[in-house]
Amino acid sequence: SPCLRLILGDQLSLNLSSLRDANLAQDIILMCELQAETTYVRHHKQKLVLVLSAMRHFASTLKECGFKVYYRRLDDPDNSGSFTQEIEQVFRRSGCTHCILTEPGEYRLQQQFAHWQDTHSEYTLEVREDDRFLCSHADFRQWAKGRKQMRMEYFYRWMRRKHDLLMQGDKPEGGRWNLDAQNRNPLPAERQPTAPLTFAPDRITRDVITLVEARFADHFGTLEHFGWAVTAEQAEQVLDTFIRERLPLFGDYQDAMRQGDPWLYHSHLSASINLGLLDPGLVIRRAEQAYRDGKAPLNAVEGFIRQILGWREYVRGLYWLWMPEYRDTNALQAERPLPGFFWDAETSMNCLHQCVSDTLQHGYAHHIQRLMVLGNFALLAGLSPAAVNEWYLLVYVDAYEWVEMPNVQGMILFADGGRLASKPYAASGAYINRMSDYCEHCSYDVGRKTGPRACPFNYLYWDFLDRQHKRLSDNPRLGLAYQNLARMKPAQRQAIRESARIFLQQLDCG
Ligand code: FAD
Ligand code: DLZ
Ligand code: SF4
Repeated sequence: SPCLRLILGDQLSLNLSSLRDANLAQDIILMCELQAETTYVRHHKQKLVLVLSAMRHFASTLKECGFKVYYRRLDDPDNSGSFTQEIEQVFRRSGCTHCILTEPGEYRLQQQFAHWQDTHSEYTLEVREDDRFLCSHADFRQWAKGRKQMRMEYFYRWMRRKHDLLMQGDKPEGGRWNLDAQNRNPLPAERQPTAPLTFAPDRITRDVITLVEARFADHFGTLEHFGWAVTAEQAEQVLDTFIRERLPLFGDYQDAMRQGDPWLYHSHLSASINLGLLDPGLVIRRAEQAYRDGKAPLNAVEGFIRQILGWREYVRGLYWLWMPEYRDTNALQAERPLPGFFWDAETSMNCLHQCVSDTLQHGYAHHIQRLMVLGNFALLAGLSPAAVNEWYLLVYVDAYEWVEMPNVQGMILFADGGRLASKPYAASGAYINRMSDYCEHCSYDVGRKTGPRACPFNYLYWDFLDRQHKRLSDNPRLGLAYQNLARMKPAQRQAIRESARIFLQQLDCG
């Protein structure tokens, strides 16, 4: 008998597990644009356009393949507003009672579907594993089992072996697993990365832009620069261009930042991969091939593969292992609300101004901007994890909770008390100055430690360590920092505390 196959907005892959044994002649595919999904956070306008346009393009691809597709538009007058009510409507009309779904990426939706099944025994919901990921839930649990500490590095080595990526027999290619030490160069002025490949909005995207402008005018961000890939074909072109033009230098400048250019040598593929337009396994095989063909060096290819085979799979594994308690962790008892400049970029701290501006204009900032500028500030200023999670989930076009939350709770805020990261990623202005040109254009002086002209990152860094002494001083990786703090003269420590107090007080007053 016919069955219904529901495809969520980030499941835009023809090889999706829920489509695998579809019967073209009788099965119904359901896709729905929903008020609930477009507003559970106030997503960046570019994220809304991207998801809705990619959904519409994917629906037309499915139709071309011969599927019967029932597509709900946001402005259909009788759009019921929820997945489960839409399923029930199709059931009532078609007589089918069985729905197949690839597991949702977010806990909130998994709960919603589980609750519906519990209360609707007349229907069956078959939830299949999302095998677009390279590590299944069972494999991740097996890896995690019995480990006191679940560090990414060991997971990554295990995945390299398991998937035989960049291996020479049972040894890592080149003799070392991780070439991170070769990924930390600042960007010399003469290096000019080419502009990223973008796509002028087609008819479908233009329609969605009109819809988003009208319905979500008060959401974060601007639409002017919209150029994201909205189909698998376009995403593959972005991948080709990345492998050719950016991958060779990806490793060298992975951590570098430059004013006015968030793209640098990054791939800009996260949004496409997360939506399902690009298969992560294929992406890393292509990178490995570039290395084997002598077209990109090992530090670039290893660094890139580590992000996808390592970090991306690792955070997803931890999310499902630790939800729902994970979202409520707040080990450093951070309570400060988000300062206004996170929304409008109005701050005289140039690094933050630039990173928020990039985010407003593109729904994108690269990893080090997210981690070492915005994230570092959130950590040092003691911003509330709930507020910071909400912000990261709504401002980036690639943001879904399964990947956003471990990066926020674990990587930037240390809210999980070190279950993910071995130490907080805290840094003073010197780090930002070394890795970027932001400080050259800043009204603060990165060389000064305290006082009104001093770079706030400098005193916030020491004040943070000082404030968190009880919780962090026995962390071996912070040993040196705490020794330095202990050696400071009392007057200097007092000056740091005073500068931090004034700064944070002004922050709270807006
Ligand atoms: P590249 O630098 O080219 O990296 C290649 C790929 O590796 C990315 O496309 C991505 O798929 C993967 N990757 C790299 N770092 C990570 C990581 N830490 N965790 C998971 N995957 C990673 N990434 C998201 O996809 N969605 C998010 O919501 C998200 N939120 C983040 C929040 C914070 C606080 C931080 C510090 C990082 C976050 N990241 C997130 C990870 C990372 O910053 C982005 O994946 C990356 O910047 C996307 O740009 P890119 O495709 O050019 O990446
Ligand atoms: C992110 C998003 C948005 C903005 N809109 C929709 C939508 O209208 N319909 C839909 O099916 N999915 C949407 N999504 C993606 C879902 O929120 C996504 O499936 C979950 O976040 C799980 O990862
Ligand atoms: Fe940022 Fe400090 Fe540099 Fe200004 S001086 S750009 S606040 S790190």
